[in-house]
Amino acid sequence: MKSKQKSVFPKNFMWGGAIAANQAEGAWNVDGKGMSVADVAKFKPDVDITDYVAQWRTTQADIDEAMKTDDVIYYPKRHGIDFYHKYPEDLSLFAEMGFKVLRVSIAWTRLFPNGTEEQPNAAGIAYYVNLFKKMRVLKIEPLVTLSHYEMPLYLVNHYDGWVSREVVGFFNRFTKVCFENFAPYVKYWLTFNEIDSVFRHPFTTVGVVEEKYANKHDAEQAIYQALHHQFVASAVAVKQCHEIIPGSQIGCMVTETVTYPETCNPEDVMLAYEDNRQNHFFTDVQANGEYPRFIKKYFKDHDLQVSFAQGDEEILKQYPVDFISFSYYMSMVQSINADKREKVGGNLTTGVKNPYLQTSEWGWQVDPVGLKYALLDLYDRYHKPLFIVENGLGAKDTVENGEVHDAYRIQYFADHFKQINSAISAGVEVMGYTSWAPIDIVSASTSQMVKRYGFIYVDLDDFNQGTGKRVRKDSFYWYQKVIQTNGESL
Ligand code: BGP
Repeated sequence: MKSKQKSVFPKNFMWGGAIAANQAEGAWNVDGKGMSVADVAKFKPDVDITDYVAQWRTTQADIDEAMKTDDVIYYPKRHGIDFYHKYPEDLSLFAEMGFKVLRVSIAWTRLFPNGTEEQPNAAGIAYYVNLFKKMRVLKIEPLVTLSHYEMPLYLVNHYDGWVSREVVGFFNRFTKVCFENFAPYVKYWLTFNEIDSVFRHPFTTVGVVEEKYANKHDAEQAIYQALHHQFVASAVAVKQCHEIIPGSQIGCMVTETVTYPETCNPEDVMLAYEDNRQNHFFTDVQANGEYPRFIKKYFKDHDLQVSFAQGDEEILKQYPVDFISFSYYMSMVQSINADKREKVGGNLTTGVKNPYLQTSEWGWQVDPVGLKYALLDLYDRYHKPLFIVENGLGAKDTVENGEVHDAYRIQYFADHFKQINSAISAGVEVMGYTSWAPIDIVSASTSQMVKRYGFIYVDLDDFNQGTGKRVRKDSFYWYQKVIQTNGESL
């Protein structure tokens, strides 16, 4: 029998959960909010949208409201769990679990509906002030993402999203307003959620409408340019944050997908190494303050013109992040025989199947050891504190007599927590852990409700039908105990 590991979670370890405004708040058009890229799906005008209507839960009224430009049609897809109105109840449940921290994001469009306004919308500010105040009362530390797959749709249609340099200015006007108004309540900040996902879904990250570009090369160039602008905006946000809120800490946020070689064939090992190196590009810029040489070389080899404005290099160098945060859901496998191998994955990522791992119902390879790998690797590379700000299991839950018995979720978390403990034992500095998501919310990749991550069940279906009632799952009580004992109960 394996002996029980000694718990080494530090006393001030921040246990909690993470959600994002666009997947939780709902209330997309309330109190002056503008429309964001998260509120719509885009299609080419000649595409049949029957499947979309079925899958993305759009009503005829929504279709009638669709907005058209020359290149695309935007169909609204609005939902959430009405966290906008129900946050007092939800925060109380988080407090009952003993949360030390809650990661939330701010919807840019609540503060600046089009992104271009000179002055912020007072109702938007008031909403977040009340939210943070309530968190403080409940002794839950806010960890706030400034941009989680969200930008005003207006900026996409009038400025080409982040491709335009002007968007940096608009964003940093927004971030300045956030720091100034929320300074009394918020000490921990994150800039861009999964900044590396620009290539996986450019529309919802940098507002790039690929349909507008003549070919793949031009679209890739636009995405790199947009990404560069986000890097600069992120560095400016670091500067503002430190200046406006003394003692604050601000981090970057990336997706950690550890890649293993399929075999010890050096060719496989090299392929895996290259994938991991590519993944580090985003943290290299934000933590080390400069573009790695291999990316500059890539630009050159592929004739990609990414323009740096005067002073950009200095800004990146002067304002690196204080800590590194990341999401971790799965590991990947690389093989020179990838074409001949069975594949796993589905939404957003596919790769070679790892025969040693189980997959979630959505094809994500569950790998707790990979989390320890990620922690060691990032810490050794950057020597900065780490914060795990997303990790969790999307699964279909069933309610039986008002209860949800989610032993599979408990197992998932227990296995991952043991690996975090082991990484801390090995000398890694981990600030905290926020599960994705502590309460069922709308899935980012599939827009489903049925892909549930929470310790708290929400009675809503994929069509936004249901009572919205919150139900404590078995994992709720289990996590409560983990937090109460600071990991001793594991
Ligand atoms: C991350 C996103 C989150 C979140 C999570 C789970 O990539 O930052 O917004 O949703 O993945 O993914 P999904 O909701 O698609 O299951």
